[in-house]
Amino acid sequence: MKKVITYGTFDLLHTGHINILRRAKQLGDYLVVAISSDEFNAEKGKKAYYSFEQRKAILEAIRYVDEVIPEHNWEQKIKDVKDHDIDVFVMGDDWKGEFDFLNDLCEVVYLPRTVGISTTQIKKDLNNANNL
Ligand code: C2G
Repeated sequence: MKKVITYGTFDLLHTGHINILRRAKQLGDYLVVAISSDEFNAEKGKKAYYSFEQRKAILEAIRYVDEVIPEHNWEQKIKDVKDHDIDVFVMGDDWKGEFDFLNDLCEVVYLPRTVGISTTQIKKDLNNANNL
């Protein structure tokens, strides 16, 4: 069984997230998604609208996702790849090059981001709509 892993906050789920999850799953048979804890999000300078538990429940409902684990820090990826017997590590290409150190352990794949959508843009649009 070919196992794939990807990481992210996955807040206010949108088609950019769905596209990368679908394409990540197409690279193997089993997809593990590590979602950032609320505490780690704070470290990333992000405040998710949905809590970790809510984001976990939403991700687990997606047909492409087989398992959701927490992402607590930047350093856990090597251990995650080993512990979960991962064959392919996938991230959007906004992270291109950042995780090449994993090449010793697994295939590292950066996929093109979906243009024109982001959680940040959704929040801005909703704020603007409220201020009309
Ligand atoms: N993404 C995408 N297209 C978009 C928006 C996001 O392909 N329009 C991808 C990102 O490239 C990333 C994944 O969706 O691979 C999750 O995006 P975020 O939730 O923004 O995750 P991020 O904050 O980049 O956290 O250790 C890695 C970090 O946890 C990644």
